[in-house]
Amino acid sequence: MSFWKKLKGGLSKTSQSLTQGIVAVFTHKKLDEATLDAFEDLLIQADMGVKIAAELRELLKKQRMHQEISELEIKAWLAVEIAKVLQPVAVPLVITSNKPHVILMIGVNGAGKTTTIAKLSHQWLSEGKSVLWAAGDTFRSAAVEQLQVWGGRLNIDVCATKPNGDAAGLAFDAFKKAKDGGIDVLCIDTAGRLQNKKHLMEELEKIIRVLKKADSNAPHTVLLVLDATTGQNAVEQVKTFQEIIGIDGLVVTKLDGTARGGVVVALSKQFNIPIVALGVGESLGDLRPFKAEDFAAALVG
Ligand SMILES: Nc1nc2c(ncn2[C@@H]2O[C@H](COP(=O)(O)OP(=O)(O)OP(=O)(O)O)[C@@H](O)[C@H]2O)c(=O)[nH]1
Ligand SMILES: [Mg+2]
Repeated sequence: MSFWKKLKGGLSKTSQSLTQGIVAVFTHKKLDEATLDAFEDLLIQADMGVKIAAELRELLKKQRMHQEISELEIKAWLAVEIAKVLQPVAVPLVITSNKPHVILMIGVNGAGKTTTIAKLSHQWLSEGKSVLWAAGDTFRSAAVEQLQVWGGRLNIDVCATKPNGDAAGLAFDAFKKAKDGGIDVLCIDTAGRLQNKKHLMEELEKIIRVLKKADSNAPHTVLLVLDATTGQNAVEQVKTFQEIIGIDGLVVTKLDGTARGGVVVALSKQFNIPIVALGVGESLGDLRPFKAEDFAAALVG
C-alpha cells in the first residue's frame, strides 16, 4: 500500500467524523452564528485544539457570513487553511556533516521511539550513511534486545551496557566509538519516561550534559516521539519536554487508525517545532516526511 493511501486510510476515522459533522452543520442555508458555533465545536472534537478552532471560525465568518456555502466548498476551504497552519513546521530532518551527527530520541513509554529509530536508520542507510545505535534504555533488558533485533536486521551495531547501567556513560562511550569509526549518525535510544517523573528527566539532562563534554554541539537533534492516539495529552508532553530538555523536532506515530489525527494541527499551531516525520505502521517503510498539503487533504477526507 502506498504511503499516501496508508495516511489517508489511517486518518479516515478522523476525516469521517469531520465529514459527517460538516454535512450535518452546513445544510445549504446561509452561514450564521449557530452554524459557526457548531463548526468550531467540530474542529475541537477532531483534536485540533481550541485556538485554531476559534481562529478558523473567525476567518470563515469574515469571509463568508450570510453567504451560502456547500459541504464541498467548506472541505476544500478547510484543507487549504489547515495546510497553511502546517506549512511552517513541515521541515525535514537534516543530518549535518558532524561525524557523528547525534540524535537523541525521547518520549513517554510506548510512544514509538525504538521503532522510529529503526525506520529512520533504514532511510539513512539507503542514502549511504553509516549508523550506530546506543541502547540508552538500560532499565528494561527487553529494550536492549528489541534494538538488537532491529540492528541485526539492518546490520547496525548496538552499543549497550549492563542492566541498570549508566545511560549517560553509555552515550559518551558510543559517541567515542562513532567518532573513531567515522560514523555519520549516532542514534541514542532512551527509556520511556512520563514527563512528570523528575529523576527520569534528570537522567536525560545528564545524558545531554555528558554528550556536550564530547562535542559541545551534541546532541545535534533531540527528537520527541509522540503517539497520536493520545490526542491532546501529546500537547502536554511537548510542553514539559520542551521546558526541561528542549526539543528540535517531533515525530508523530500511530497515525494509522486513530480518530485523533487532528492533534497534529494543534501541535503545529501551538509550538513552532518542526514535525520531521509521521509514523503510519509498524514496518520499516511506514515512516515519511511530513507534507503539509498531503496531511491536510487526508485529514479533511
Ligand atoms: N500502528 C503503529 N504502531 C506503531 C507505530 N510506531 C510504533 N508502533 C508500535 O508501538 C509499539 C511501541 O513501540 P516502541 O518503538 O517499542 O515504543 P517505545 O517508545 O520505544 O517504547 P518504550 O521503550 O517502552 O518506552 C510497538 O508495538 C510498535 O510496533 C506506528 O506508527 N503505527
Ligand atoms: Mg523503546
